[in-house]
Amino acid sequence: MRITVCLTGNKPEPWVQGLQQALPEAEVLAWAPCQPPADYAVVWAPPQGFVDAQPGLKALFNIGAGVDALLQLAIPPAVRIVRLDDAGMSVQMAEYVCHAVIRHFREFDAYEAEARAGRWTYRAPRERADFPVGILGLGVLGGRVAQAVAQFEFPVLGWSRSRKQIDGVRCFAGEARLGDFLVGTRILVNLLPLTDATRGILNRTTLSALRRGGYLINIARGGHLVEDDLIPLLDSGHLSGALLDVFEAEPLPAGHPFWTHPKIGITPHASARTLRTESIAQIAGKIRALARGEEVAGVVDPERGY
Ligand code: NDP
Ligand code: OXD
Repeated sequence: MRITVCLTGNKPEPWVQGLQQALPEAEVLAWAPCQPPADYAVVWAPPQGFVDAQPGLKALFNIGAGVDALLQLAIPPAVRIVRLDDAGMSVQMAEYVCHAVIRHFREFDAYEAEARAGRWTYRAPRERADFPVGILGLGVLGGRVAQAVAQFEFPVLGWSRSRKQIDGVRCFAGEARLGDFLVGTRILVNLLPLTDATRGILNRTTLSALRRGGYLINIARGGHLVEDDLIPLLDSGHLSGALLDVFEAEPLPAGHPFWTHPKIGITPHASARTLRTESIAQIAGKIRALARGEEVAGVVDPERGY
């Protein structure tokens, strides 16, 4: 069995080494043109030329949860596309969102500013019930985040394509219920995949539907947000702030107005990092399962786009 590794923007060597250790029966190679074709590929944003050079491929393993970049390529329908299925990401997303929600709700930024000015001042406690948290996407990551936020006794709402039942979470499903979900939400967390149906879903209309003083946390993809719509909503006071981890262009270009806006917080696509050890163990287990003719979790439906 031959495995090829093609990771645009990442060094392949530690992955090649880790996969080789996990699968000693296989030959694992960092991709180079003119190599013999492989049975399985481990990839991040590979070029079309890579896919075209792999006529015998059985499965492509994406070293991330989002497959939007991969689905831009022409991939033969017989090739399974397998996403990372959590592999240590959901706990990171839960940390990120709980931290952001609590920091916003408890006004820790304001306390920090007061402390820097040498002032010992209290702020009036706020009502948790006035800060309902709505999660767009209740999949592997959104489901875990919703449960984590609910532990802090915030009202939690969730929106997905198919209806879910999650303890402590008011679940809405389908486009027809998006409006009801938004009007009940004050802190909006986006954990949708980027597809034709979700591109631009964070826009003037949807963000205006949030409760006044709304707060946006976008940790899915930059293409979900219509960037030009955000700053007017912050400046008008309809939104009180935004924490953005993902952007239409990454790295966020120098001089982009988001860098300096006082109500926007920025992290560099770091809300949930791919953890190599966990990911290699998961991918190796799935390669063995596929080689035995078994089905595996995390297979992407290219029609659906996630
Ligand atoms: P999943 O595929 O497990 O979950 C996606 C969720 O979105 C599902 O609940 C799905 O509904 C819902 N959904 C999809 N399309 C629609 C739609 N049109 N209308 C309503 N709901 C919809 O994905 P993950 O939770 O694993 O990951 C989500 C995204 O997070 C990734 O695609 C990626 O873009 C992003 N991500 C970002 C990272 C970062 O560091 N910033 C790291 C990892 C991921 P249903 O359950 O009914 O199918
Ligand atoms: C992912 C990401 O999709 O890191 O896993 O963005």
